Amino acid sequence: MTGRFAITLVRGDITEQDADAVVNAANSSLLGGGGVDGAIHRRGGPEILEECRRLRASHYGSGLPTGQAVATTAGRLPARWVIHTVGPVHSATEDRGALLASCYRESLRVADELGARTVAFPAISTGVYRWPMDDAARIALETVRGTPTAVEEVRFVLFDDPAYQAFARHLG
Ligand code: AR6
Repeated sequence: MTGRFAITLVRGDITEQDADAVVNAANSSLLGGGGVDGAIHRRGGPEILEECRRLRASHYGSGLPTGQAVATTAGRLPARWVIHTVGPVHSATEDRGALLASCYRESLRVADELGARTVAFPAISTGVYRWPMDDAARIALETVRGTPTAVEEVRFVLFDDPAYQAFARHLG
């Protein structure tokens, strides 16, 4: 494990990233949804959902807990793997900051298990789950900077300009 890796920011669509692994802002059902989750399943094709269903049956009958992460194939996406993680809804009262940080840490832990060298993250919880972008960017960057990993590039893929600007402010 090294502590030195590049953090890069791009404006764009996570489904177009040629990273080894792309992270999905999923929900605990692992059966798809809107936003990033919808886009990944739509463009990645049915293989991803099939593997999610198998994971549910074998390990996550009551759902993937918030803050945890699990990998599947990336199907037809340019990436090799999708790492599914479940962000907290911003209205949750207990431990929400710790849970959002856990999404990033656990995703990097899974990426290390896979041997991924480049990992692309969306701004987890900032859409349907309504986390304010500035605070989410701060937590994302603090957490990733503080996580020992063999990943060489962590790429944040921001969907619009306000998201990009928030991450750029906290990247410093
Ligand atoms: N590429 C990159 N970023 C995107 C894309 C994309 N293709 N599409 C949206 N975003 P969200 P959440 C941005 O809602 O808040 C789903 O229904 C978006 O602008 O995808 O963690 C799941 O099934 C926002 O800034 O994830 C869950 O039920 C960010 O990605 C729930 O939504 C995250 O928005 C998860 O909600």
